[in-house]
Amino acid sequence: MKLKIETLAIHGGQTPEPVTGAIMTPIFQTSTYVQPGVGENKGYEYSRTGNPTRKALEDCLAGLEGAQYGLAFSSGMAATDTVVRLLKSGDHVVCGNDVYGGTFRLFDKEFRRFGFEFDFVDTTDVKALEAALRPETRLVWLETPTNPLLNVSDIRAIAEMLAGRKNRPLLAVDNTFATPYLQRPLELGADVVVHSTTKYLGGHSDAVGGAIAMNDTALYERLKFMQNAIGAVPGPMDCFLVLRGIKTLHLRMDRHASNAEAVANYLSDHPKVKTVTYPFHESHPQYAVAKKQMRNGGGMISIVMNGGEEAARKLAEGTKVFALAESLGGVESLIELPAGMTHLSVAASPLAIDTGLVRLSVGVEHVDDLLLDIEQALGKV
Ligand code: P1T
Repeated sequence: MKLKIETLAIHGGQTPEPVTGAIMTPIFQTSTYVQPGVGENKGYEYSRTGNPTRKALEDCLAGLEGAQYGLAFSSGMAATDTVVRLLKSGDHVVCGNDVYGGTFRLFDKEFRRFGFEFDFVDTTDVKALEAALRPETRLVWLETPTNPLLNVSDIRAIAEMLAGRKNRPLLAVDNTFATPYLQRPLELGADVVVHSTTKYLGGHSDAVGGAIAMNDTALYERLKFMQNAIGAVPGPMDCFLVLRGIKTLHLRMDRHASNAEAVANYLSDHPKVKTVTYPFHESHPQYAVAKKQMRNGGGMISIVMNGGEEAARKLAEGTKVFALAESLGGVESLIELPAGMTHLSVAASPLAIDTGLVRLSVGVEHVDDLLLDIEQALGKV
């Protein structure tokens, strides 16, 4: 039976625990497993290699992405790091020019040191992406929608462009902002999906984690080998928290989106706000692609204030329900200034963010309270 994503979010990868019938996957808080004889085991030997709580999460994540395989990591960055390690010195990566600051930092400050080469391009422009490809390009890294500018790249069009190439590079999509409820990159032709499960998948701002989903068996085996060899694995408690968060993913994402749509509409009519970016707002430059590729517009909004950095700062420090904090995707609304907070690592680079940009992670509180909060904070600007 092919289950729908709402059902997979609740049941995927999970069966009642056989000894007691516990319906919730237990937190197998153990580092090792007693072996009946030398070299014999019940599927688990050491928790860096495998753990039943992690396995349930990995299978659940795979189900959500429509993937054969899932792997869980200790953070989104650990998942990204592991994918890039598929490459070797001298290989070339084409990456979006508007990605999470930590992704840029890892590529530019760490992997470059080891002889990897990167070009950062506007991946909303398939021709620009194609022009950046070289014979030694082994990986195309997309984020869509991007963090923090919410640019939307056409995954299917990019996959089709790559499909015709000799020595086709891998197409990896960071699906953190959309989640598999809104967008399933593997079905659109991507090879690998990466997540920071810290965000919407976990959904409650109580765990840091990452994930990779894929269909190709050889690719899975290579990444699973690296997961164990490198060791950036999540603990069972964090796996449990993400599994529990995922159960309400669909409910939360619908509310995040309806609240964000109302906030985006309110802000786009406000005289103190210069621009509002929201994927499902008609003014979005890739509105048509977003509508085609995503179920709804998600919970993230970026705005640029008319009064620049000072106005942005006053707004972010003036809200009462929206908390001033990094991260995103939790049930509570957050507000931040990427240039000075989450994307500090791209300052003074070609990826630098407008200092007047404010990023909102719209939570699932009552929409009236969110609108009133923004209204009162704008009043202080
Ligand atoms: O924080 P971590 O779980 O390691 O995930 C890194 C990461 C990867 N990809 C995207 C799109 C992300 O947004 C992040 C983390 N982002 C933030 C912490 C932030 O506030 O934007």
